[in-house]
Amino acid sequence: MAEHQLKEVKLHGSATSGFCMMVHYALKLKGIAYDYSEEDLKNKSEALLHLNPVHKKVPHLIVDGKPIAESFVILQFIDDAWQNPPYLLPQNDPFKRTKLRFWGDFVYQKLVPLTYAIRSSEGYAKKKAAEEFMAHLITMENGVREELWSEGPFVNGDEPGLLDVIMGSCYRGLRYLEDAQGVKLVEKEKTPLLCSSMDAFLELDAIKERTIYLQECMQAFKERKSKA
Ligand SMILES: N[C@@H](CCC(=O)N[C@@H](CS)C(=O)NCC(=O)O)C(=O)O
Repeated sequence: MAEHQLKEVKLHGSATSGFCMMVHYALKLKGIAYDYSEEDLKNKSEALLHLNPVHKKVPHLIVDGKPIAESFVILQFIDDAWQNPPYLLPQNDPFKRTKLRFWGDFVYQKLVPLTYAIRSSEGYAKKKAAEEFMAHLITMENGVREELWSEGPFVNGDEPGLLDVIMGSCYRGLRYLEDAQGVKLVEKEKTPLLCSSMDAFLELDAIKERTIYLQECMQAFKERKSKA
């Protein structure tokens, strides 16, 4: 029996969270069946507080009763635990695996904090944060081109991998942030490879299907709240 059929998998998440989106999409791409629990982040479930006492955040994954926290860690766990394609990290290339982890970590260290800064600042500070975001994205584009890219359309080639999942999951959120905050964050001319990866990711059937599912979860959650 395939390994993924043996495991009981449960995800606590929030349908509006890009971090949770990454985990949903990785599970879907790997063909892993799981139960999902939508969390009210203003009134977190006892299960989440008990199982994730350190961060108390979503996404939170529970596999055969064992809790795993933090999206970047969860993505790598999924790839380790279900050794079937698509591989988020190439199986036999330690150099490439490390480079993918490096640029994945770069997203968390450099890009994510700037999205918070853009949301919480005004005027010149907002403009500076947006410019810094784009400059980091260009740095990442150049790194990916030199160290990882071959034929595309994904960073790993013709199958989506770790960076595609991370960036692809954030793409809609970034476009939304641009509209809502009146800033420019992503330009195809400046970062064509990353845009190729993000566009191709959102075109995958598995991802389109999951997006519809997430929208339904969000709707059901809102209806439950309005009746409560
Ligand atoms: N570093 C964490 C960040 C997760 C995170 O910030 N989750 C937010 C939702 S997007 C959350 O749970 N917020 C509730 C809180 O901070 O109490 C990860 O990558 O999983």
